[in-house]
Amino acid sequence: MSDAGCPIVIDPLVRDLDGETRRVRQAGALVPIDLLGVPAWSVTRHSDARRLLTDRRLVKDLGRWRLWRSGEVTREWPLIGMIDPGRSMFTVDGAEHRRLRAKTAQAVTPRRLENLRPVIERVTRQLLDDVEVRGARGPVDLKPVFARPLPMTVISVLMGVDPALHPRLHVLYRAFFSTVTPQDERLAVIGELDRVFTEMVRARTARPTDDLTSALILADQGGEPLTEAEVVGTLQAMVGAGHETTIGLILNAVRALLTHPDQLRAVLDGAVGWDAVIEETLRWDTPVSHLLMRFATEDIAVADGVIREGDGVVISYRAIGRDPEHHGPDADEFDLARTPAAKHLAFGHGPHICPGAALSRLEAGIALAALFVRFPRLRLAVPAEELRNEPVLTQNDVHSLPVHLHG
Ligand code: STR
Repeated sequence: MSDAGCPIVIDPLVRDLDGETRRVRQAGALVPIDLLGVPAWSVTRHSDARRLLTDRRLVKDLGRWRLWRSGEVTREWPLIGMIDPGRSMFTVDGAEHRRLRAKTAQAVTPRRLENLRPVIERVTRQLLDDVEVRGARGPVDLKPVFARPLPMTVISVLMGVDPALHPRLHVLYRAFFSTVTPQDERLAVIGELDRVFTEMVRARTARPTDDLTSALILADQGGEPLTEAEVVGTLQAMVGAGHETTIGLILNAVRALLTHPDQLRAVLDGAVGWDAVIEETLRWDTPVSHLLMRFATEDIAVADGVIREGDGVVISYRAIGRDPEHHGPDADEFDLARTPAAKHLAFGHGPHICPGAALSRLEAGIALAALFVRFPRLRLAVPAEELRNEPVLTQNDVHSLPVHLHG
């Protein structure tokens, strides 16, 4: 694939994600793509992604992007919020990255998360009570009443976000992620999120509690405590990443099971564990379609192409999850019997590997088991072909998931 190759236009409306995933993968290992008029490289192979994710010549620093330096990309670009949020572990590398990440990563180790398990179980139970009431007489959409509130509630307990803010945060994040939000509106949303979280950090600075936000404020970080802007950026990254992706994981797993009834039966019979459901969903229908963006500090050869110094690079996780070179010729099939050795990359790899991976697995495991224990006869209320994605270019986010609870 050469620089002259005609770029694949990534559909901002996400009308045919399966088709697009296939087209991007079939175009090669290093594919020129068009992101709302802006060119970038898409990495589509598991092996290349794994290598590049530990390559120090690829960095998060927006200042290394040729198109940003030249002014061709500005804050008018609808995807700017994905690559230029506040300063946090998400936007820096090297020693600064370790400094910004350490405290958060320690707080979400599997052992520390055991404290959150009873909270997640209780919230799940309460939400399912509500689902039951709403679904008593007809179909109920699992997204607004179950999959959306659960992750926001859990990340809020961890970070100390006031539940009274949830309804507004859902509105703001929906507008933030949607590719079709008018840009002036999106910039206003980003401004409001900044204000909300800055206010919260100031309140915690005045009166720390036992939440992770307070711990970030108080952390010494080897004599270099985080600045207010860094705490705000970290809090935003945790809330932004911690809810949107987990909604996708839960819904995509439910959708996969309801469209593969034989495999669902094997799970309900106890022949297959929920961990297999989660890992196979992460591979086959990962919540993250494209992760924006890294920038090359020098020329980097990949497969049969070259990423030039200053180019932008996207890791296309959905294509990577279906890479037959790594997962075999049946990579396009959802198969819970797949050997766990066929490790997916859905949480990334290397220094930026998702710090919330254990939390999302814990949440999805509790949510899915509780949902199907309560409603073992759950079924889709619309034909699977009618399910649509949200117009969110970077995420694999189903618009709604209407189900019948009792068969
Ligand atoms: C959302 C907006 C914000 O305030 C901060 C961040 C930083 C972390 C980002 C998040 C963003 C969007 C979703 C991301 C997340 C890190 C992992 C997550 C990209 C831009 C994924 O979808 C993989």
